[in-house]
Amino acid sequence: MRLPSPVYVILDPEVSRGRALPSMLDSVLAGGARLIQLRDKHTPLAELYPLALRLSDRCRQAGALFIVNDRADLALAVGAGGLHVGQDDLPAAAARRILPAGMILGVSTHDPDQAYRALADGADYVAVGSIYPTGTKAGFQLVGPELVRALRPEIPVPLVGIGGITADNAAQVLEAGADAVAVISAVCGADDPEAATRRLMDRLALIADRPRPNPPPAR
Ligand code: TZP
Ligand code: MG
Repeated sequence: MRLPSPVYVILDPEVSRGRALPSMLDSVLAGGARLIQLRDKHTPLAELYPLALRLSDRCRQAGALFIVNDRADLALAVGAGGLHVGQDDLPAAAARRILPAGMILGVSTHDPDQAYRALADGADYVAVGSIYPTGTKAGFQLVGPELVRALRPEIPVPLVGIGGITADNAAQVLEAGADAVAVISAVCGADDPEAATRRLMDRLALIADRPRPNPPPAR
């Protein structure tokens, strides 16, 4: 699969400075991103469900891919386009078995073995991080763009860099071989999330279309 945009915006209410996620989603879509994730580690599902449903419907209208973090049940219940799991979540192979055909599965990884395992388990894209130091994820493992560069020839699905990525360093992550950068604070925490998204999109537009040294084989 091809990711629908090189900018992957993760909406997280802990970082959004009290601003409501539906209007933040509108800003992010206006800024050009077409790959969106809902990451909410705390809100009870009863409350999160209607919000996720609204975000999912809005993404579908806008032609954006909507991914739910952590919760396969929520992803399925709101008709999300995909699920993203980490190393402490439902194992990717188990998630793969319960997702309908065509639903996207993303997996967070922090070293080569985890990335190869994600691939074997059926990940449609592999996220790699933390690329740079981040204040958003406690206990992050710093891997640098080097891990993306090392994995690129080995992983025949899109790679997503995550962690501490801003408009100033995003290009390096794509140049290392990533297909997209995932950002939380650079957009969700920005004064102007639409402008922040557009800046990232503009920085990456040229590189994303350039043939890269080790493009993933089509699959
Ligand atoms: N996984 C690795 S780093 C990270 C996650 C979820 C946090 C990314 O947040 P930010 O604000 O873009 O650094
Ligand atoms: Mg998780």
